[in-house]
Amino acid sequence: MDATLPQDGRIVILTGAGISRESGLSTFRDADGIWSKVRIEDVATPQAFARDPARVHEFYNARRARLLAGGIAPNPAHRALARLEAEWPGEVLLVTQNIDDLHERAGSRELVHMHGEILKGRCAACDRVGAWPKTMSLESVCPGCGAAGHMRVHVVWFGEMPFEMERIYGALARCDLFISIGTSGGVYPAAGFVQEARFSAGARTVELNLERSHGADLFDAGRYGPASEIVPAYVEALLESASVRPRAMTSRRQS
Ligand code: BV8
Repeated sequence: MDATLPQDGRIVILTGAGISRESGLSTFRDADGIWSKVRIEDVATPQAFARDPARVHEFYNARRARLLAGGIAPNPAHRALARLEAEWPGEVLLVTQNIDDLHERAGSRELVHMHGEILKGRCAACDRVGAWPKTMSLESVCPGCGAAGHMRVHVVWFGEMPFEMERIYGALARCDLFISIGTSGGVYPAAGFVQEARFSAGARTVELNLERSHGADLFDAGRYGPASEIVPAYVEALLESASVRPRAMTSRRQS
């Protein structure tokens, strides 16, 4: 384990669809991924929603129903990150590109859904955001303003600004360790976070993935295999390293 990480170092974690694969949810770019079945332009852009909202509702209704189906639950990788948040002496922020609720169900709390949440709905008429654990359609009525026909799933489509970018960039600029898990590194601005952590904070950067991602060369280190195996092992080693090292001796910031 990396001896330079201060015992109370600040950690930022980025997760992608790969961490939820072993929970039974599809990824996007793998051979049997979502984008092998539907085109981004038809279901995940504001233009697609304007053109054919029923098609977009159908796409997200199917993914929402899959998430709420029995048998879909957090796996050891999700649980290991919740444990890290609970036991690591320093700050831990978990930024996910995933719109599922498996991190919350595993117990993570310091969590940012930068691409939104499929179990939430937003009214385009009054901008109210609220829980929406059911199908959505053009007839759906906003619980806030009562208007029908303006509800949309509370996710970030291509061409839209991701959520909480200031909080994310703020944490990246002062982190000591950046860990990227289960993401191909093909979608921005998330794919640029490794450089942000590396160059604005001088952080150590590690990717944990089934295979080398598009940005693998940008990381100081990489561990490869199924998330449910490599993430718990990495978290165990990290916590172990914190427990053996007395607080006083480590803090780089003292220098
Ligand atoms: C924006 C929500 C302005 C909806 C999603 C710069 C250059 C080029 C293009 C752009 C650029 N800047 C912006 C763009 C445009 C665009 C973009 O990046 N296009 C791509 C296609 C090139 N970006 C945007 O439009 C973004 N908005 O830029 O606004 C702006 C600019 C600057 C600063 C602020 C704002 C908005 C993008 C968000 C779109 N919404 N999701 C929904 O889910 O339906 S993106 C969606 O796809 C996911 O959220 C995720 O972000 C992305 C998919 O990536 P992954 O999660 O990584 O999944 P993938 O399948 O690709 O990979 C899975 C990985 O897991 C693989 O590596 C695999 O090996 C691994 N794996 C598989 N199984 C396992 C595993 N690992 C471990 N264990 C396993 N078992």
